[in-house]
Amino acid sequence: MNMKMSFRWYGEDDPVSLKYISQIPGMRSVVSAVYDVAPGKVWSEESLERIKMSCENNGLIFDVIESIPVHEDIKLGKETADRLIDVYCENIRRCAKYGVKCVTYNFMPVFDWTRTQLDKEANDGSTSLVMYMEQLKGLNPLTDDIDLPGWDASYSKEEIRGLISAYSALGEEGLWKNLEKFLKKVIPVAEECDVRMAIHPDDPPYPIFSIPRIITCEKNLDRMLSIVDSPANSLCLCTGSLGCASFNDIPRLVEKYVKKDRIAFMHIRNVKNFEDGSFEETAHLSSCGSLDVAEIVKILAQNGYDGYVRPDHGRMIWGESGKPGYGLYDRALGAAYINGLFEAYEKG
Ligand code: CS2
Ligand code: MN
Repeated sequence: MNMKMSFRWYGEDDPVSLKYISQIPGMRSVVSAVYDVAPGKVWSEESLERIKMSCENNGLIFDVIESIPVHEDIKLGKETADRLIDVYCENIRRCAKYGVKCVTYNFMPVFDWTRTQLDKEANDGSTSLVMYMEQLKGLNPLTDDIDLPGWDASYSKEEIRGLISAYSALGEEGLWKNLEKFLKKVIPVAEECDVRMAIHPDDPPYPIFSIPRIITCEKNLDRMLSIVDSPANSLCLCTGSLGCASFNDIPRLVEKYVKKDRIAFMHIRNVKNFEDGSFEETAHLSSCGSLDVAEIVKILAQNGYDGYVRPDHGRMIWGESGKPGYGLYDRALGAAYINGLFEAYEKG
């Protein structure tokens, strides 16, 4: 197969072992990161060497990073941004030295993904991450004491309020300006190192609580890619993140960007969308959610996609407990399903 199947691993503390990951048929690459260093600090070469060796000892290749986090000061365009971008570039160089070919990151202010519940039980007893508008509506992070799952617990409530105000004041155009500055410094370094930078879309792809979000829709993906027109400036096309909004037609987006060679990494998962914008994460199979996963893979296969793929979030099934979205069983089922689709379509 052309595409490179991969699996996210959270390091030595991950309840899912590399040995188990290596037992999934067709598994090639490990997606990981140095998770115990704060954003804005350099990663030690020893840490990278250790991850590389652990993967190799299990017959796997460590060649994808998810993520090198972008420090808030870079996104906010503070005076420290220049120095922090230099640190970012140094991390890219170090990763490349240990064999990394693809670096995932996002440009979401303050929070990574937002959900209202991490263990919503379905009729079959499995659990998954969900976002119910009903639960989100009426919350105001500036006045209420909100603790949403997935939000960075290392900030105090005061700090979060400060960050939210700063981002509201910055606005979308301010955030674009800071992304542009970041890309213009980072992409040439990635090119030199033969690394493809893969930006993860905002999840969900619309503003939450007046915090601007820009990596959201076709027009904005075009704008982002045109800032530096290079394959090193590419997408991590996450079907579930973009696909929980009805304005994004995922098969069409995949077709457009795979033909331009601007997808470095595919996150494949399914979501079930509701009229009011709520959504539930489901099993990967097309019939389980709102996305036509078979059609998405068909387009990738028919266009000779040879980048990285990973089954994104899975449900918790078969009594497994662990990191929400990142258990072994359902992601392994997802990988097997996606492998099957690729094999079928690549053979025509
Ligand atoms: C991931 C993201 O678990 C997830 O939702 O897809 O957290 C992703 O790792 C980051 O946004 C990439 O920077
Ligand atoms: Mn994703």
